[in-house]
Amino acid sequence: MVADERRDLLTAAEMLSAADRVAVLTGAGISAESGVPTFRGEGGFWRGRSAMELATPGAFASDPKDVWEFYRFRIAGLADVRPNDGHRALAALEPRYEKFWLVTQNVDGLHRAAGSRRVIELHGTLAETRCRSCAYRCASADLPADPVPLCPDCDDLLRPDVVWFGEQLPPEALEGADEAVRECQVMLVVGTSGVVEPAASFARWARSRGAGIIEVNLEATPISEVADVTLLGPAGAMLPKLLELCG
Ligand code: BV8
Ligand code: ZN
Repeated sequence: MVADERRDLLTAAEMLSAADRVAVLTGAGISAESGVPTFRGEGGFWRGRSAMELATPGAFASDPKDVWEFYRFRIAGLADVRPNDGHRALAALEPRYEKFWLVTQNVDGLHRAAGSRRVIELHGTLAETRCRSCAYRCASADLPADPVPLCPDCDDLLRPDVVWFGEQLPPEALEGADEAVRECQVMLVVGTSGVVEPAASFARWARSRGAGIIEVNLEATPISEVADVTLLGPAGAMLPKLLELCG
């Protein structure tokens, strides 16, 4: 292990060991080693169209068949993915803190699969599908095979239970994230490019009230500017090392 990595890991471990209220914010990067394509890496494209363009109410209204093909492809892909050592390290960290929040932008369900309990799914989940109009919802695995599945209760279109660009975040998730930002002494930010709002601002808001910020990413991001320490490397390797040093 190179000297600066060792030094940075020790700094991060000291911050986490001294805290009793810790928030974690994760993005697609923590699931990359499980084989889930990230949003802005090469995996962020599907049949030449960007995920950003497909993950919108407008795309769904104008071409629900195409958007459903994109989501069915991703839902099917989740059947073969498993949590990696990064997810597991965060699950192992959780019980050490009286107050712990795992705020994720990911919709792949891998944090819960790894055993994390206090998970806040900011952008919803691919595991569930809901009606565009009424309260009907079902497990995505139980969807009828129709190219554009319809609600059995009101006949409107069913849609994945994720938050699209331009849509409000679920109020209870926002409240949980807001509490995490307000109360944490340390925020650990893992595998996010720091582009999508409001999650991209959480680290800056937490820091402005005095929280320490630790970032884990393959490369520098806008969040690096507010981080006390940035651990450059894959989450699946860095998080277990960090956990080990936290004693
Ligand atoms: C909202 C669910 C109020 C869907 C997702 C200005 C102009 C226009 C719009 C806006 C604006 N300001 C704010 C907005 C609105 C918009 C937004 O932020 N736009 C951005 C693009 C500018 N935000 C919203 O619409 C949000 N709603 O704000 O409501 C409102 C309403 C209307 C108008 C204004 C305000 C809702 C956003 C939710 C979108 N839904 N997902 C789906 O999945 O299909 S977001 C999507 O991006 C995923 O959830 C993903 O997780 C997320 C964020 O991306 P990242 O997680 O960061 O992933 P990314 O690929 O970008 O980066 C991966 C990172 O991992 C990289 O840094 C890489 O280096 C690193 N990495 C890779 N491998 C590893 C690794 N790190 C460690 N280890 C590795 N092995
Ligand atoms: Zn309905």
